[in-house]
Amino acid sequence: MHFELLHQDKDTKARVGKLHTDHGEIETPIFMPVGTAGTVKGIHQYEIENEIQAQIILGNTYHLFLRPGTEVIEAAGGLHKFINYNRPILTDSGGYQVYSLSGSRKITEEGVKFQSHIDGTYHFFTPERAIDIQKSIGADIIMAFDECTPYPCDYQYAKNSMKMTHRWLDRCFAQFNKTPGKYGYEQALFPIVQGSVYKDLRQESAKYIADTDSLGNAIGGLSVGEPAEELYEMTEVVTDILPSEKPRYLMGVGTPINLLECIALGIDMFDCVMPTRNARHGLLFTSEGTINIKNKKWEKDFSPIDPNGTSSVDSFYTKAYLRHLIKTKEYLGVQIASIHNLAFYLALIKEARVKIMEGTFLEWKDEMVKKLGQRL
Ligand code: PRF
Repeated sequence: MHFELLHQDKDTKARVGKLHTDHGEIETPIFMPVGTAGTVKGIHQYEIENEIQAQIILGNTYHLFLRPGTEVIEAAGGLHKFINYNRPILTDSGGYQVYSLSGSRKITEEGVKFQSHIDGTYHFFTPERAIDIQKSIGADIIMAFDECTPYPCDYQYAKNSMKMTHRWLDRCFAQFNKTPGKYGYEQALFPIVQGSVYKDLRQESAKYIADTDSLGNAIGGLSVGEPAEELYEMTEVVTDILPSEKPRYLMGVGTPINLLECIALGIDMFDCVMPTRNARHGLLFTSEGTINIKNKKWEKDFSPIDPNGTSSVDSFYTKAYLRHLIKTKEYLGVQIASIHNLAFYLALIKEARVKIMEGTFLEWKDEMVKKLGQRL
């Protein structure tokens, strides 16, 4: 796996690059749809590739470990074969889901004991185990096992937690280097910067992560409830330190505006449940602002869902029909809204790549940020 830096913006820290993997190329900046349990909820693999035009999707170690379990995935020949998706996949390590989802959890130096959100059974993840499971799942990019600190978080807790995340990282790499991949293609391990909203901790963590000389680096612990200004400030502090010749992945971010602002700060990869989760609640992102399709004002609006949209559902269905489907909780409504939102995210990030190449990114971004913030 290697990253090619193709162009650096003159006005901002935005860049365009290409990440080469054994399952194909990823043009950056990129947004990765979240396919938690081996499915981007409600979307066929064919649509992920052809309608949404995703280049890489994300899976979750926590969910795939609980169900169907690594035995099934290994028997299938890895996650790509199991779900019949032959493009790049990234798995998160579980270092976030155990904190956000599990019933109860206990963090020690050794690892995290947690209770399944499904049946209440107890499990124990260590850095070594998180790597072993991710080797069985077989994603192209796998993530280090970390602690994502909550917000707010006091300085001492954030500092101790960051130091433990670094020790866990050393254990992740030791385990990663011990055994070859199971399926014949390359897997890369990305380390994760932590440090909450403290500048000195973020700098210390970014230096530690940069020194691992990994194929790519990630930033965690943000978009956990802090104000947007802090998200941007911490992102900038970290991108000033992470090497420019490696891709930078900002985990769990964010709104369309967050994406554009963080691209300007030098981020190359994003993932977030927002486009799919919001779709399930009838919130649609468009280039003119957000729409709550459940509002009465759309009841008899027979215009296309999004006249500027890039996916086929945007012109095929009307707002009034989608409103009806979402309000009556029909499966098709969620599917249409999810395809629309994901296609919007992917088209937005593609346009950002074009604008960076053209040298007009900054003006375009400022213009878009104004429009995207509107409520229709
Ligand atoms: N760590 C991991 N996954 C994550 C995060 C993190 O800090 C975040 C933070 N928003 C999202 N996903 N492992």
